[in-house]
Amino acid sequence: MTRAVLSLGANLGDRADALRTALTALKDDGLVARSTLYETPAWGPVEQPSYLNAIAIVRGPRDAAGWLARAHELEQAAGRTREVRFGPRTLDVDVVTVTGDDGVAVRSDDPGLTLPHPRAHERAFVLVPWLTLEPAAELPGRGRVADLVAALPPDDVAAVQRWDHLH
Ligand code: PH2
Ligand code: MG
Ligand code: MG
Repeated sequence: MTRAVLSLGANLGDRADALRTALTALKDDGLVARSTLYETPAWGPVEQPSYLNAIAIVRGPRDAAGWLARAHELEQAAGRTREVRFGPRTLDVDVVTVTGDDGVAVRSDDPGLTLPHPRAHERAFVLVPWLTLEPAAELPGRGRVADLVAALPPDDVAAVQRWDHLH
């Protein structure tokens, strides 16, 4: 059994429907906890609409490659086509960390699945929802999520807005 932290994002089509459908499907995969939805400004080199993001924590009989395969299945079910790197998408499911029942985090340099996720520590849209779900969380190799959030530019943190409250 492993425990995985998954980051979900959508910025095309019915974003909330895509995230809710994926979060519901993850109940069959040992969903332990899920954050609420957050509206977040698009990060990265490509100009694009803002995202809805959420975090899910799952525990089940998969290894890291198994969680990645499941993530891709959920993306395909949402009609995702493989397009521009960092560009807009109907659903993106990224594996942030995978931890064994012995508490040891999986490390991977595989270009198809780098673990822990190489950019999670600098992304408010990952860290803020994760922290609300799991206040004592650690990002292996990077430290406590609470400390990582505290180290982010305050404007980045403030821009991650609870979306459920707005609707
Ligand atoms: N995902 C990206 C690129 N930029 N920005 C936000 N706010 N949220 C995302 O999930 C996101 C992004 C590519 O995966
Ligand atoms: Mg992504
Ligand atoms: Mg992705």
